[in-house]
Amino acid sequence: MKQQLEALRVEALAQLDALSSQKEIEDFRIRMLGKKGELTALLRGMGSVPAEERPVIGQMVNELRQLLEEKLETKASVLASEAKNARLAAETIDVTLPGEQRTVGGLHPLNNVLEDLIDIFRSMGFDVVDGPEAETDYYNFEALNVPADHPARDMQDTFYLADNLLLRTQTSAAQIRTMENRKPPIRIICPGRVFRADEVDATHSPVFHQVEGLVVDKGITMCDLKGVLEQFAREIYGPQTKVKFRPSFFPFTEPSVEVDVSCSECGGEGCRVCKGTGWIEILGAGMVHPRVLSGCGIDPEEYSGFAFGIGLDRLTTTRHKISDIRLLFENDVRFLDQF
Ligand code: 2NL
Repeated sequence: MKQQLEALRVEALAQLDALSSQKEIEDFRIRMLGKKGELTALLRGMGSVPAEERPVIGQMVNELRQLLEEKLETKASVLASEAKNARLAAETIDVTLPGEQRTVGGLHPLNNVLEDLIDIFRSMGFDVVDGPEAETDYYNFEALNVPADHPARDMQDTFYLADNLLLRTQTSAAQIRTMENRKPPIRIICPGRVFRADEVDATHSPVFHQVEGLVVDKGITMCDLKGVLEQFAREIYGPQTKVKFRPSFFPFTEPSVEVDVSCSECGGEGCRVCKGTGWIEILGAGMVHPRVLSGCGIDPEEYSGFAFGIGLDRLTTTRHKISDIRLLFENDVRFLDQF
């Protein structure tokens, strides 16, 4: 019996040494010390041991059990700390590795040009006003002297949301409200998105951007209009820019003009940007129609004013030689990254 115990001790210690995981430790514990384990099996053989030897054998068994339990404990904690060290080593951060490149955001070209434009008009004393994109028929058309049979009022040209609700076709409505609510002098610009039921192509989009302006005061004349718009054109396109006023027609202004600037690309020689004409049309303008003023409670005998509408998309595409207006709306970062 003693020999058997000794053999088991040698064997068990050798096995214990080779254990390499928590699972193996647990298996070993069951195999050796469990109810059906080898040590327990040995104890069952006590019956054949002479009675006087039993206490000695019993003590040996207990000592071996205790030894194995202690060694198992130590082994388990060694394995646990080894596993922890390995995990920490794997988690080590190499601070010398190159960092991930962060892309830096920037303003959309439309906003870039708009900010320039706002700066220019602010320096001439204009305030910036804002208004809703959904408007009533009155503010979008009626107050602007656009007659009921005008083509712009057709379902084909304007997005109607309901009977008397539409997506604004110009940003004038915000200016009409300003005239209703403020006494002249009024000097405002109103930038924003506007909507027309256009087919999409390289130069048309159903959503585009406009900056309208309005000046109302005593004694405002066409000279003020020319002075302000010439100054604007030179600041946007450079001091050598020539400006041309052509007669035109809008229901809300009388007289009305369209304004061309000498092509910034070719200086007026004729090129792809100006389609060979040497000129680029940048805005429409005119003296505010007396009926528009009186509709807002401003006496046209006492006050006069001028107004203008600038297409921001056109200004942006010519400024940056962008060939297709759709690029402004697709938000492809490969395009936007270039600005
Ligand atoms: C264009 C250019 C224009 C206006 C807009 C305006 C606004 C008020 C009163 C009178 Cl509140 N006019 N805006 C004037 C002239 C031209 O936009 O090409 N529009 C179709």
